[in-house]
Amino acid sequence: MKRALITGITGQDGAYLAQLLLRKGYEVYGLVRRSSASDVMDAKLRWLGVEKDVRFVDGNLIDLSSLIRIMRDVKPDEIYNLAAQSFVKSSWNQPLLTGAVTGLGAANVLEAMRLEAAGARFYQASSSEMYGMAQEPVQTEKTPFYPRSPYAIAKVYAHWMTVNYRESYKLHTTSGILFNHESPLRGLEFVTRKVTHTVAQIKLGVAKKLALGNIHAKRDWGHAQDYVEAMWMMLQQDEPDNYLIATGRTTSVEDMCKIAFKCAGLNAEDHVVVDKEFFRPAEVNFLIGNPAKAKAKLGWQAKTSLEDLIQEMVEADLKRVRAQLS
Ligand code: NDP
Ligand code: GDR
Repeated sequence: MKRALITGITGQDGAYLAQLLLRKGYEVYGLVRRSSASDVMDAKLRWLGVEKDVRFVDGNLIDLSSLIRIMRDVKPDEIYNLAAQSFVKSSWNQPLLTGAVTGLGAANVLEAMRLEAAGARFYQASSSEMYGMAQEPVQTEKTPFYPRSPYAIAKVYAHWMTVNYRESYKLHTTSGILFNHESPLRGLEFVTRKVTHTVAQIKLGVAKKLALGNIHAKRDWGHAQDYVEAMWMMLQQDEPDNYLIATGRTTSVEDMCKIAFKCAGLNAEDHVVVDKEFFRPAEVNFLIGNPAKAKAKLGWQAKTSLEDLIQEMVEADLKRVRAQLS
């Protein structure tokens, strides 16, 4: 039986990845950081019904000693480093914390692996935000990075550390450059979930308006469930590498909103307002990825359309808001 260690297991991707690996027969260990909210810590895993099957280990990405202890105790075959301060807008409010967790935190995991689990395979959750002010109209693994936020800069550091540990120590370290992926388990602060949750509130009469920032930004949105499968596929390759994971379609925030409101029989134009509070000091205006390498080498491609993804999210939020009201 293979053993996987997932950092960030309480997040959106951690939950879906844990479910996938459990289905494949893995023993799944999840690193969790101590929190006063221990009663809701595993909410996403509970939503998927897998919270009892995961073995939690106590640690923190900024505490190297905890990572060394965990590597020694767990002896993982595969390590998925998903933990991060992952909300781009917060990275301007907490730039040093973001650098410590999202950047140096990845280096800590790599060091702990090098010292205690050098035979393991490592996955780094890299991001399309690294392309930032995109230098090519369609991004590939070869497109130069131009990060536009403290978050993206930390991710560039973590990406290159992953490559460097591969080249310096011959470790099996892979970087997955994933474009935005969403689901009913997405945090409420991210734009798709903010939209689907507010659509549900408007539909059920507990909200009237949806305040957004830059509605002209364009993103290549896929389903988290499809994307965690790509992570696993990458670690099944004999050689470590860098892979870009995307759908190859880009949509503006404005058009994504229209899809969401339509799912509930509403009109976006009647409810969306623009509020400066949600603008960022520096914006990433458009992203669209070409996943040709992932298709050719991994046999991976996105299965879920944006319409189906948003429909699933709106339905889940209608259920949640109804439950809160009853
Ligand atoms: P989430 O924000 O949902 O999850 C982040 C996870 O990191 C949570 O489990 C969180 O724990 C954990 N974490 C934060 N700080 C620490 C710390 N100091 N020590 C240990 N754990 C910590 O992110 P997603 O699931 O959406 O994303 C997973 C990864 O993929 C992230 O690294 C993200 O940056 C990256 N990524 C995401 C994309 C997306 O579209 N979703 C696209 C590209 C990359 P807690 O629950 O305690 O807060
Ligand atoms: P992003 O996701 O920054 O791409 O990072 P987010 O959903 O936060 O923003 C997407 C785009 O929508 C615009 N926007 C708004 N965003 C939010 N959150 N709230 C709003 O009200 C709003 N109005 C407009 C943003 O300006 C932006 O252009 C996500 C995270 O998961 C990262 O961790 C990951 O690396 C990248 O995706 C790929």
